[in-house]
Amino acid sequence: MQTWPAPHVPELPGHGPEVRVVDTTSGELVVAAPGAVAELYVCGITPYDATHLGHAATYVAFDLLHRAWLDAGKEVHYASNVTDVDDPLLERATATGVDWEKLAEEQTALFAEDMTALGVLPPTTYLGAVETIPTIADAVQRLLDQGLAYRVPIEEGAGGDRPDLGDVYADVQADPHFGSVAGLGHDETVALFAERGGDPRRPGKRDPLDPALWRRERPGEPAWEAGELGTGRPGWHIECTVIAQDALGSEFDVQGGGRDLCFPHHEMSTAHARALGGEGARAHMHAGMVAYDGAKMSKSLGNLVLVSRLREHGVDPMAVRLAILAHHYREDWEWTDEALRRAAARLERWRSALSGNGGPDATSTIEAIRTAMAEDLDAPAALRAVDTWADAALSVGGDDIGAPGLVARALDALLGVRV
Ligand code: 5CA
Ligand code: ZN
Repeated sequence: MQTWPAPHVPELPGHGPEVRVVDTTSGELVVAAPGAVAELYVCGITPYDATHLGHAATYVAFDLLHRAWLDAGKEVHYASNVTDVDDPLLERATATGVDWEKLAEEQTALFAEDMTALGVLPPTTYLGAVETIPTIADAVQRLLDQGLAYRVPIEEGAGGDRPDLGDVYADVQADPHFGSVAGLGHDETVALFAERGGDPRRPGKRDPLDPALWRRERPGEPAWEAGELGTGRPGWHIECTVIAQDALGSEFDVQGGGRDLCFPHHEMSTAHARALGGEGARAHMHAGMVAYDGAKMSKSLGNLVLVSRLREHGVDPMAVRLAILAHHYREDWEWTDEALRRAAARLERWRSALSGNGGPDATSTIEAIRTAMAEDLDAPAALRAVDTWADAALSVGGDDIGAPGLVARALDALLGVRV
């Protein structure tokens, strides 16, 4: 899968502090990446209805982490995926009468354009589910061989010329640590599982929570050859486990996504990582949900504000980015025209403060931005520090010739805001 072009990240004097973030599992602040190399896996899009403001906010949140790590002097290995074959994508393609591959391709390209416009640094490894099928199939076969997965018989008409080979499910009961990510009770999780793409009532499963690893061929659905598994396609959670493991190794620093991925997706993908002999992510981070018109912005409700639509209407993508940054990434918040208007006004004010020949000394401002970002990516506090500098520049001015340039470079490097 092709990524988008990497924006230039300006160098700043010195380095920022060690980055600490809230780990969803413990609820505690932890050092996000203790080593010199920081490894991050962020769950990518399922390419339809991209890129809405909820998606954008989540990818901007992890972009802040990426930038804070770079500023701390770390090398960042960042992997992500595109779920370019899955039930919701196929359902949408069928419902709208378009070819599923074309839909995925177009939406993946649109997402890349939106990420470029928003100044999001691209992943270093970027893989689609389809191109990873052989590796995923190998992993599923290994889980079957080890008795950590089992086959479930399929309905008549399914399975092509090998209807005897069933779908493959993971056995969650075989994992003593299952539940370690979200820490939820069994009944609560069954309801969430049903709501978020799971099939708790599928007959023949050992536990309602067991997730699909391999779905056999069905009439009208795409399917790939996979040796003893039989023709079919991969389940969702194993896709991220395998892509993360291949790119970052069996243990890595952070897995992230929106909060709706905490359960079941991150719980399941971490359980699969353990079953395959690794650990998966050492910390999980989840961004809050962006709402619109009083409800979570979601493809299923259709209450979407698309980044591309805003761009078409001439909205400066940096104003969109600033509107996102005005909220702490863990907060749930609502997108409004007013939020965008306020962000555009703030950007305008910063631009005029930065266009002067000099300004107040910027050392403490840079330090305040760095401190805020290193403490669980507190973007709103960083914006306030910039506001303070801009207020001073516009009211009393200042004769530090280098200050506006330094503030502009810090905005770009740390917050991804180009003025
Ligand atoms: N392909 C899978 C992940 S492997 C997926 O969830 N794709 S997605 O397109 O549905 O979502 C992409 C990312 O956007 C996920 O991290 C998801 O949690 C996040 N997201 C979706 N809706 C919102 C929202 N309203 N607010 C914040 N983040 C959201
Ligand atoms: Zn994922």
